[in-house]
Amino acid sequence: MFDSLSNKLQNITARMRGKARVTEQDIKDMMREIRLALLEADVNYSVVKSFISDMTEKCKGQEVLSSLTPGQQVVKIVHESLIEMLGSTSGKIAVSPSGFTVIMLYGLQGAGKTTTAAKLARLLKKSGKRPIVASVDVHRPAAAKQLEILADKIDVPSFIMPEEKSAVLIAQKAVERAKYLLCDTLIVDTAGRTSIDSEMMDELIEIGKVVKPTEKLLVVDAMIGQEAVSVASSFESAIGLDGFIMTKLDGDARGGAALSIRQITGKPIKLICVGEKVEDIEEYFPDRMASRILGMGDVLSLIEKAQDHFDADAAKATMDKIRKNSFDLEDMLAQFEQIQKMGSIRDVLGMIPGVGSKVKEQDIDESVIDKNMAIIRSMTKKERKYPQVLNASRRKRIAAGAGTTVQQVNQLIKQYEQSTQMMKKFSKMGKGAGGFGRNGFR
Ligand SMILES: Nc1nc2c(ncn2[C@@H]2O[C@H](COP(=O)(O)OP(=O)(O)O)[C@@H](O)[C@H]2O)c(=O)[nH]1
Ligand SMILES: [Mg+2]
Repeated sequence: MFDSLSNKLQNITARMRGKARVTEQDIKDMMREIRLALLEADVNYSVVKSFISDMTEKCKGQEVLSSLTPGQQVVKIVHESLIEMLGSTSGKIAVSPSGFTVIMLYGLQGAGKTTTAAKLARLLKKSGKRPIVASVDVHRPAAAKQLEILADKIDVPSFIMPEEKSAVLIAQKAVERAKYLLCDTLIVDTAGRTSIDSEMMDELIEIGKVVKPTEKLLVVDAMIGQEAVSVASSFESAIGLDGFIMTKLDGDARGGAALSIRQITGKPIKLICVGEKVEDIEEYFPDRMASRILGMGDVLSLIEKAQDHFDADAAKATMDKIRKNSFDLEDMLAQFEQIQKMGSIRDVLGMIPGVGSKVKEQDIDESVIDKNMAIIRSMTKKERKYPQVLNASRRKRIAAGAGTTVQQVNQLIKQYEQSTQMMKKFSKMGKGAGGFGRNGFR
């Protein structure tokens, strides 16, 4: 996400950071480069213009040039200005004081409304809410089905009426069903068109009158570039939005639209979607995003990601095994699975400050984990539990089964042996310390 812009800004700021002396000309040059980088990333022209003039003003104003670390100061200003541009506060999803929250999702066809409805429902469910999703898309019956399937997958109730032609009526029934099921949040997935038209807006307004949305959110596809800004403005003026959900920020979209929308409409981005899977949704924090873009890492998001996928029971089971020296290849396989759940290794590393920009594509071989998992999966139960039985002929069979070489199998087993030796050392240390505590001097 924002890779190219991010690379450019990181280069620019890295150069600046290293400078012991910064002249007005340096600042001028830097601003010109930043301006170009933003325009190339598809950030709206007027947004770029005010951003640059703001920053230039700040760089001059704070006696940056005469400070001891002018380069650092300038980078700090860039960072702060970027946060400001992205919207200083994060937009939480509002909860209705009545106890019944209605979130209505708007957007063009293909923007990602239906997918987002499911993603959002999953997020709310995880935070202890009781969501229900409803489709009022009467133009494409398949769309309602799509929502139903997604909802089933995440075990959230859904409400659809594929045969009904009146979206307003479906909306009305959806509210009734939601209340009947004692749900506290209704997410309404609406129909989109390929472009804005007044008939669509009228229908959306009529539905709104019935469901009385607490949150009116526009789902915007980051891949459509500058058009996103005009789509956002049209919806904003016709309906009056509470905020945005940006989707497809995982693609090679230049992402500039996401950076412009907040400035142009004054409404916050509340959530971002970074993939097709139901878990590919994140709360949006401008400061984190700015840090990510400038390569300052994003430790908080990383920690949340880890927590999200961290299975405390599984971790405890592993610790117990380590303690008892019974960590086998089956456990190693489970560990690999945990790592994979965190997502792409490259993405995870990218969130670590100072590492993001240094990791090159060729340095990471994501397929190693896949290969190792395939190797263990080609083993019998007995082999996984008692790796010492793995003689040459078994290794040959496993290599063939996993579609790899005997060397690779040997390497994995060696890696396993090394880790168990490490674990033995650790568990001995643990026992020692425990013994000391119990039989110590107190
Ligand atoms: N890569 C990626 N694809 C997405 C994302 N959100 C939605 N999609 C895909 O975009 C397509 C359209 O999504 P859909 O939810 O049906 O859009 P709708 O017409 O607005 O309801 C589907 O193929 C989705 O899988 C995202 O964040 N990243
Ligand atoms: Mg849809």
